[in-house]
Amino acid sequence: MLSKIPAFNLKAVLRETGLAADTLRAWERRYGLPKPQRTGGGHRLYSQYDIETIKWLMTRQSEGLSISRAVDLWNEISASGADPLAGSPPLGINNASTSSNTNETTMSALRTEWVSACLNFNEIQAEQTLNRAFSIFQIEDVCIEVIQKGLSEIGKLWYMNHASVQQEHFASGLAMRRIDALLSASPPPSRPQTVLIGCPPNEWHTFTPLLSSLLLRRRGLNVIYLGANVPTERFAETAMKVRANLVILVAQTLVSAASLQTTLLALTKQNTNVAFGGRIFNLRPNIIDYMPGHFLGNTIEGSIQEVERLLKSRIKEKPAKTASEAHISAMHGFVTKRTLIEASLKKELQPLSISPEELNNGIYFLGNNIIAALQLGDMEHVTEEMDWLKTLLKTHNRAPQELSHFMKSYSNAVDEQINGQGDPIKHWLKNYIET
Ligand code: B12
Repeated sequence: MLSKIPAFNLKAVLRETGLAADTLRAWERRYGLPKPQRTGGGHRLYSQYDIETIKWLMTRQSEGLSISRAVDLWNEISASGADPLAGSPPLGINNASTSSNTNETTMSALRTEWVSACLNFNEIQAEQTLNRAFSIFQIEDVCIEVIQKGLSEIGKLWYMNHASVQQEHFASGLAMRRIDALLSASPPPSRPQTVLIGCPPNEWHTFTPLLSSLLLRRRGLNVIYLGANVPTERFAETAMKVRANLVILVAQTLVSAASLQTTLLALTKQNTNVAFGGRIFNLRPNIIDYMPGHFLGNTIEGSIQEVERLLKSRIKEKPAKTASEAHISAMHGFVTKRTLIEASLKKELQPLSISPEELNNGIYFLGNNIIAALQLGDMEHVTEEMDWLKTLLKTHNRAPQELSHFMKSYSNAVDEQINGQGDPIKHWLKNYIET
């Protein structure tokens, strides 16, 4: 553990890090990093942790990140509950010369290097970083610690408007390609069980199901990977055909969690052993109760043991919750009237300065999330999706009035078109607009 006790004055820190005094003061003023304490006389006092924070920021700069992006990365990692310095060995105040060498071989340093190469569209560097990581650490650990966590960091940067769609696509392309190559290079199955893995309808995030396929294949299982957006009936049909011992479905979003539920229901009806996992279940654990099947836990690495347990003996599932009749009836009413609602909304929004493409995206997003939330028995899920959208719009410098105007018009359109069956939607919209 690096000491957080304030022990070093400014001069010692500048000597240790090689940073200019003005730069350090500017970092503190603008970004709040590091956060030195003050002596009674107002002089800065830094801890060993503060010194390592400065070095961490300097290393990110030397890898090509701007200081604001490096600080964002630091904040992102801290916000996720992790310590950005975790994994780096504690360094004494006088052994700075060894610091960069040691740091280079830690997972978090390799991840930062990979992320930064991806953000710079530097394919050679990104591949070399992975090659170096695989030459030091185990395949499973690199896939999780560098590639999966790196992709997750890039996703957060995109959300904060610090990375572009192209950077995210470039990184996920490289990530997928590497996992694919490792999968093709894995030895043939040595165990008799078959595991079928894929995404339910509307789910295009194939990285983690592919990664799970690799990890399970490397344990000798016969894994059949079906990829993105598999229609429910096709999933059920294949599970029967290959006599799958276990089917794993993965969802990252609320909308795909609802289609995952539909697919699980079809599979359990034919008595197939089913399991599931993904980002949305970590974010909203109460959705898990609505899924007929085994939840594989919050992490990919943890899920592997859980799969082994499920393959050993068939574990009885507890019955899944179902949405109330009011929710299901509202869902059917909404599906029937959706086209009319959206048509009157568009008419009302005509004078708005929003592009037709964005308007269509907004309509599609809200409509799909309303249906998913009703299917999963709680309109509050839409509030959380709207919170996500609000932050996204804010970080992309959009005026909040655009969204509130859209929501008011949406509510009017629902009032106009739905009567009788739409109470949960109407209440939610009324509440949402008021608060
Ligand atoms: C790469 C990526 C894409 C790529 C996917 C490429 C591919 N072939 O996989 C593409 C470009 C296709 C894409 C598309 C979209 N994406 Co996207 N995408 C991502 C990104 C950056 C990584 C996805 C991923 O692989 N996640 C898995 C790992 C890397 O992330 P993780 O959350 O840390 O994983 C942990 C847990 O979630 C859990 N877990 C995850 N999967 C599994 C599986 C199992 C079995 C288990 C047990 C656990 C588990 O374990 C991990 C910890 O160990 C995420 C950001 C993110 N954090 O997920 C956004 C993200 C998922 N995407 C998002 C969005 C909005 C979209 C689009 C709607 C964008 C658009 N406008 O078109 C579309 C929707 C596509 C669809 N309908 O499915 C949002 C979703 C937000 C929301 N409210 O729904 C996210 C969260 C980005 C963000 N920060 O806001 N995306």
